[in-house]
Amino acid sequence: MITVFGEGRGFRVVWLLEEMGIPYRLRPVDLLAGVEKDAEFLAVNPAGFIPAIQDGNVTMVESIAIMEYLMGRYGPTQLAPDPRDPAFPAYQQFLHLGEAGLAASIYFVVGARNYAPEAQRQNWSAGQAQEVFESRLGLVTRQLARSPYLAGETFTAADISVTYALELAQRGGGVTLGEAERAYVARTGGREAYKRAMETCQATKAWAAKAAGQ
Ligand SMILES: N[C@@H](CCC(=O)N[C@@H](CS)C(=O)NCC(=O)O)C(=O)O
Repeated sequence: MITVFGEGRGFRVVWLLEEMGIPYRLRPVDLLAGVEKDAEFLAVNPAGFIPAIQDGNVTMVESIAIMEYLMGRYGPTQLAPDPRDPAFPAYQQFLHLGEAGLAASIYFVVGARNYAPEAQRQNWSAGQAQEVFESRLGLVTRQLARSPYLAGETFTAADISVTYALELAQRGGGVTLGEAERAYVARTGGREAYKRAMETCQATKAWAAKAAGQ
């Protein structure tokens, strides 16, 4: 049985597992309570960030790498187009842009806006991270003008990667998405596997509900 440690970007992994119909269990990790108190998790990832997975004797971190591992090991799956498929380059690009360009930058904006001391909420680095997020978001907007999903006509893991980043930006980063992105998130978030993942990820569900009520 695969164990997923932590929500946050672990939501991507849980969603992918639900899409693929692979059994797993979620082991919550409460970063706000202080990861240093969670010795069992630190034994899995001494660096103390989430998500991590354990699959037999395999231990991994990095949500995009974990998704690629799961699709490679338990595929083939339509979530990952074949490298010879015309959809592959866009798939590969947006799979990584969802983390490296979008989530990694907006994550620090979310931190500054919600957790930084009052005087540091408008700091220069948070402004730079916001600009980086917005410039990469422009590539998503352009792609959505061409096709319903980021790799074309079919939903792929690139959509899991980017949807997570857009929802993070909306819920905690103060970002107002445009009409095309909102329709896209409604489309990807309407999937049954997404809904099952949300039921598994109760902390994410509570956070989403709180953000929607604000
Ligand atoms: N690039 C990593 C980012 C992991 C990450 O920053 N996770 C956050 C929560 S979603 C975290 O654990 N932050 C606390 C820390 O980095 O110490 C991934 O995609 O898994």
